[in-house]
Amino acid sequence: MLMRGGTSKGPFFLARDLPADVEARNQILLRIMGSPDARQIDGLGGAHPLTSKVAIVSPSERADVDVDYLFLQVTPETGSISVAQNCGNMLAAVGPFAIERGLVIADIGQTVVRVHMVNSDAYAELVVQTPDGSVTYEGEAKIDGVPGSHAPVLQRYFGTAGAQCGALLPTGHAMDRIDGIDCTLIDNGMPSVLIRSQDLGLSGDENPEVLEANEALKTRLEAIRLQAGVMMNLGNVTDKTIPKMCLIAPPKNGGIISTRTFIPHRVHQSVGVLGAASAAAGCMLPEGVGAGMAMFADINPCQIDVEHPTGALTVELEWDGGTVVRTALLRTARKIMDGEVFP
Ligand code: NQM
Repeated sequence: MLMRGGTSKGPFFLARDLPADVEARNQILLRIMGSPDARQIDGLGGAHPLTSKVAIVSPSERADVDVDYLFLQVTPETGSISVAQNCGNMLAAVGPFAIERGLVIADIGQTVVRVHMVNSDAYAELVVQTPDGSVTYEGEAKIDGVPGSHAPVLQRYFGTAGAQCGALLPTGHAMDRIDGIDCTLIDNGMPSVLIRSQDLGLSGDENPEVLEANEALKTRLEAIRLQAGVMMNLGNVTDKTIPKMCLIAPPKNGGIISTRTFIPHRVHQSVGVLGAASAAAGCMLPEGVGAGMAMFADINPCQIDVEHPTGALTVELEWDGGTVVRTALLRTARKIMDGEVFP
């Protein structure tokens, strides 16, 4: 089933329909996506990391969980397939997909789908609209970066803080210095490196194409990213798509912070879901790089608008004992096509 989840898109599979052997599975997925090839001309991939994503869903053997969700990031041009990162955007479509495929029986009204996020061993709940006992994609919810309005999918995440790096602040500091640049290294579901745009000579409102064309900037960011990866307990991240590099600047449109995110080599047209959750958490730290720049109310839980190139994403964070215990946000999803794909 081809689905849009949030601002991402890709094919969704039942695990039982794919080979169990990882190498055989990956070869089939590369054929399906059309990689390696920057244009992905011979497959379903959309020639950008945001549309070169795969979700694999299966019934969960865990108590109190409905389905396991494994996310795969396919890099279009190299054909590398990584399980190192999560995707909260694709996650939005996991709930509808699980119901459509009969893995979860829908209630009348709304259905809560409980998901084990295999990549990071975290847990999320999705509230899917099922007015007559089946999924509806129609509704009034709007998310920036997606035209039109759709049925809302409410996401609640638990245990995302430190899910991949061991702690919300993997180095134990709210601020580190790499290559002379202040950085906040944070993991609230998406290992991220927050850097002030101004420290790199940028205004922070450059559009993604301008940033992607700046080779000197990309080289500098990659050098910082490789060092940050080791400091964040991620090892050698040369071939990994984490950590993300999030450039922050004062908000322009009433949010708490403005962002431009390298994911990590292309620039996001909006912002990743867990990427925004990590940026939001990092900007709330009084000792972090966002101090004096991010605007937020000192309440708990708090709602935070993270600005990005095509609008803003609202994140709700609940804190306890210096870490984030619950993250909530709104997405939409849509079934685009259901059928047979030819590897
Ligand atoms: O941060 C892009 C996306 C993502 C990831 C990326 C995501 C998240 O927007 O949870 O959704 O950062 O590679 O799909």
